[in-house]
Amino acid sequence: MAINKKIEEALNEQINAEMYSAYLYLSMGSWFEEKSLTGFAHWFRCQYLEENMHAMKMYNYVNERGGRVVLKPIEGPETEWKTYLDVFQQVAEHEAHVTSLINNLVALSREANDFASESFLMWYVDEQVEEEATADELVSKLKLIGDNPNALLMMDTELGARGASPNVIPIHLNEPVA
Ligand code: OFO
Repeated sequence: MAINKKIEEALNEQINAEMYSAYLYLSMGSWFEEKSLTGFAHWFRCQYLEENMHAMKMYNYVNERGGRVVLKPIEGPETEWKTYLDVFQQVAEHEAHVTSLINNLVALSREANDFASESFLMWYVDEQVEEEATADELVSKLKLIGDNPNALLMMDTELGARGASPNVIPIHLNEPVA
């Protein structure tokens, strides 16, 4: 059964929102890279790829349901932040916003009795729990760190060790990916 037009349009909007998330995180990564905090930068590169995957999973789903993916312009993300904590506070706020977008999509699918879309979207519901928890944890850690440079460098090492898909382009091109 072909996908309901209203759901198709809403999923297209969400593909755009996921691409925007990818763009925002790449921009944050670039900000950290300039400060030589390569562990933070690596973490954001991983995050960028994850958001791309969120968009592509939805892209596949729209196609599988006989819909049509229509790509829209991606808004330009912010490029400057005042503090490390500000960056992660924005990540946490952004993820809470994405959760509300996903919840709206689930509600729309229920309204349309589109059980396939509802089931598909449950993956995103679960994913958002993890995304919000991770962002909140990093905000708490940065609050504890305050302006202690040693602790900040330890966090940089920790984030740099994040396991990544082989698709992550390493910060230094001839270095192996973690
Ligand atoms: Fe960060 O979860 Fe998608 O947008």
